Amino acid sequence: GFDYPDRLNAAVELTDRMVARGFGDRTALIGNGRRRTYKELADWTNRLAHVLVEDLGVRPGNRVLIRSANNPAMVACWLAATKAGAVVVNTMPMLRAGELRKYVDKAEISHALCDTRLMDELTACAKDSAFLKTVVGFDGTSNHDAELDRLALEKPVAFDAVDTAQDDVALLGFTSGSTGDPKATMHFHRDLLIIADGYAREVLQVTPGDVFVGSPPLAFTFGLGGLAIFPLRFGAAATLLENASPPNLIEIIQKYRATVCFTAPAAYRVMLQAMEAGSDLTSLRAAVSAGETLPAPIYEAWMAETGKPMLDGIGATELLHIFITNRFDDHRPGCTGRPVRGYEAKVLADDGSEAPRGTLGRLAVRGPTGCRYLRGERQAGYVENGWNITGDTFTQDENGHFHFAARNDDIILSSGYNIAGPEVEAALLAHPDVLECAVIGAPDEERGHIVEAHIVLVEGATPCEALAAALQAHVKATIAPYKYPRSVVFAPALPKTPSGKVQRFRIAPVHRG
Ligand code: 3SK
Repeated sequence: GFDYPDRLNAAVELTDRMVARGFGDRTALIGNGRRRTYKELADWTNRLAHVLVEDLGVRPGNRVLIRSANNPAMVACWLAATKAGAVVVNTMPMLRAGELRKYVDKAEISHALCDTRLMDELTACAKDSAFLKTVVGFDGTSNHDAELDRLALEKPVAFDAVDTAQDDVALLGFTSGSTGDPKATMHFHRDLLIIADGYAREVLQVTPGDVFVGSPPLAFTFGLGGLAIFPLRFGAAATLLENASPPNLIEIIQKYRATVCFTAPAAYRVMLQAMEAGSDLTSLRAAVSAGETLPAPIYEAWMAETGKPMLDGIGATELLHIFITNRFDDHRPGCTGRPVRGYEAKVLADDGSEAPRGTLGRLAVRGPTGCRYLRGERQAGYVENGWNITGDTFTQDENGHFHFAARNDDIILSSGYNIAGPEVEAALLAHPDVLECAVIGAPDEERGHIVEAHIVLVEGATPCEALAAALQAHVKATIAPYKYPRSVVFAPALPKTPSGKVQRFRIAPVHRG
């Protein structure tokens, strides 16, 4: 198991404690054109924590929203609020006032810290709010000339962090929700360390020499782990760059000699396209792929092009981070791997018993960071007998490895066949003209549903009937022919959540037969 003292403040562990352990002079954060050491980060977050408590009246258990793009100041605000005993809600910069309002009302958020460049929507959201009374701006460009920064400059660099218990709630992770109705899941101080001491230590084998890069927002727990908690837990460096979008990642890896990259499969595909003859990825030792399942063609192309281990994993906001993953000595296409230390997983048949190896069923997971909904509304639907039912269909092979088939909602029943949409997507992605695609079921009188592929083409490819036919033939030649998309739709883009997950449920079927 994981053993932590009863009194535990995760932010102290990631900053002051790292200084006490001798990491004070090492680089903790890279961003806004400068590097900050662990000592500088500890001091910065302590000053900010003074402001939160003394000037803004933040009390233990208050919910504090942070609104920012990924940058060092966002990390500092998150750590400072955690030191002050607050429960943090990190949010993405693109959220509008109406969406922010849902978060504020559901989590009863009393305080918000906001990059001054993003203030308008938050001000609109706070207007007449029954909960949100205090909104303060910080300078995300680190010039330190916003209100929060000015107040912090007056404060001492030592702060007695709130003496939280290891099972006090530290973070609320909002699921993006397929219904547009976000739900908050609660995570304890100890959970923030468990994901590092389990996944990052055991699987990624992080050392102080590591440099992390990636594109997922810190508001998505995938990003918070990969771009803040994991590096800081082990004395490594985190790059927090607002321009870390997928096409720029190759350059960023080269510039900072990054060793670990966190992003989603579609981003790796974009990176492969951006790669040039002289591209140098020699510093990289792990390419972590999660957020969506990793299609085999992307894994294969990456391995062929770079030779750098690509580790597919599955996580969930409900469980905080990755719970099943491939490993450096055990990774292959089309396989999600084995449970991370501390987690157990099984595949359930329709009657709730464990499905025989090799048969499709619902994935059930349990472990130390298991799901706790803030309002309990979905708790009974997500957790059955202590097992988290993630909403994914999987098989488990004879060797105990798990293989993703589809989100439960993405299984298409056509003429009596169960067709996993992602399998068809993987086949399509192996075609050089396909950049992105999403496969859905379209209603059909004869077959119940047919497979319909919505496809974004690579630059230079022309949508036409001949290409549609070629893509259909390509799928038939790659997987069982009955799975081929009978309907092919060329689209300029696919609908996605702010964290980059394709929202298949938002795609309206074109075929209605
Ligand atoms: O796979 C995901 O969607 C995920 C969600 C939260 C945290 C981590 C991951 C990988």
